[in-house]
Amino acid sequence: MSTRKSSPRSASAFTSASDAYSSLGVNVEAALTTLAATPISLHCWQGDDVGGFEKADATLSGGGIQATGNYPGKARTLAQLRQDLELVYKLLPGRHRLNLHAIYGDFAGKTVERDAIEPKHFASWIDWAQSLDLHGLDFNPSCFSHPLSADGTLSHPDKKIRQFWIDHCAASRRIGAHFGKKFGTRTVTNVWIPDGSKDTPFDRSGPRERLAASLEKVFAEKLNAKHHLDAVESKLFGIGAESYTVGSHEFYLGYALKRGDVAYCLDAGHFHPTESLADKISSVLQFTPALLLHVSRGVRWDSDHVVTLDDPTRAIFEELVRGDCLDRTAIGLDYFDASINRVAAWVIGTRSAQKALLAALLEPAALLRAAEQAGDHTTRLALFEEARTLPLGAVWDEFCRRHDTPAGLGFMDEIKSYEKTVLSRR
Ligand code: RNT
Ligand code: ZN
Repeated sequence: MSTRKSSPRSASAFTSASDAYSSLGVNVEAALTTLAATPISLHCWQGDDVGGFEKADATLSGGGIQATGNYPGKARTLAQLRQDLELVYKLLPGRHRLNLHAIYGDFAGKTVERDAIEPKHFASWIDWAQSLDLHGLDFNPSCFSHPLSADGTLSHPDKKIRQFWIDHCAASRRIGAHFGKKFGTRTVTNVWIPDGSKDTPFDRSGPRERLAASLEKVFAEKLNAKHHLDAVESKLFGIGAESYTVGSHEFYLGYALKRGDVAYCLDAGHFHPTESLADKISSVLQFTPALLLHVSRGVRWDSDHVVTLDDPTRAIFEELVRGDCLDRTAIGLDYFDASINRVAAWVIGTRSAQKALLAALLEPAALLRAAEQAGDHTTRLALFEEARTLPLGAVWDEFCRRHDTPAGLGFMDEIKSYEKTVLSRR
């Protein structure tokens, strides 16, 4: 199929879509304004299967996470990753962020130990991101793919190994704070560690006590909260850590609540498959000032599939809008699919997240709220079902047009030609 023939919905389709939404009390222009003002933090690790650039041909190892597939065109250098991202940002309406992992520093061929990383190793990323007018940069210590991470990091029984990772995480926070200052927007530095065990442990408490103590050292240095926010990410299990995860949901939620100045990170792949991430948002935000989301799509396990406009994703954004939580939530993506064109994976997943946000902003909220408050659950159900078939696509296409990005499937034309001229030659 040639994508060229599949033209987007027209401007007149937008006019009639607006009428359809207005008749249900929805302000389409207000929705488009909020959508434009909501940055998504794109995860740098989709472009090279979580390899990073510490050394040539670096690959993801350990950590219980996995990118599957070997579609041609993986970015093998920093320059290639940036080139790919330049196309990605061009194909996304709105202004967005980039989420860097520590292993993506510009180390210029030198070995820089993780506990010795500094803002200078990310200076070229700042220049590059500013030249693209990105909204800002976010950051993550990388506590995996390293000889000292094989048997745990911040919870490791060996004090020296723990200290190495404490120093790495502390150094990462300083880099995050530096980003925040440079961009004048708030950088989130998110700590995720893979610590856990394959088989049933005897002692579940010891590693958690050590993790809690390590985190206190990691967060000891006070950084400017205006430009920087710390986050901690929980997890249920990973490959090779099926029986026990030190940084579980209860552990980090408890930790974030106790501290009060650390955001909790909810990753959509990090819960039992029947749990709803969306339902957690309004609970967590009752008691924490801020939330970080890793929008992802787990299929049967924490598989990190590309985000789509599915019901669980829509529900996440509905919660953010209905609960008026957008201001207190940092929205990041977290998936890595190596089985399809990686640039397309970035673009499709981000656009789907944006569409989910748009759909949420276009809900007939006033009518739904009134029906619910009146106890009229019949009308509420009718409204939910009516909303599903409202012309979301026509509004999305208009948003793309206004932001000078291809509407409909137009972005695929550019990706296909990039694949032909750039990716397939790598
Ligand atoms: C792993 C976590 C974590 C990573 C990235 C690479 O299960 O989701 O966020 O995916 O940090
Ligand atoms: Zn995550």
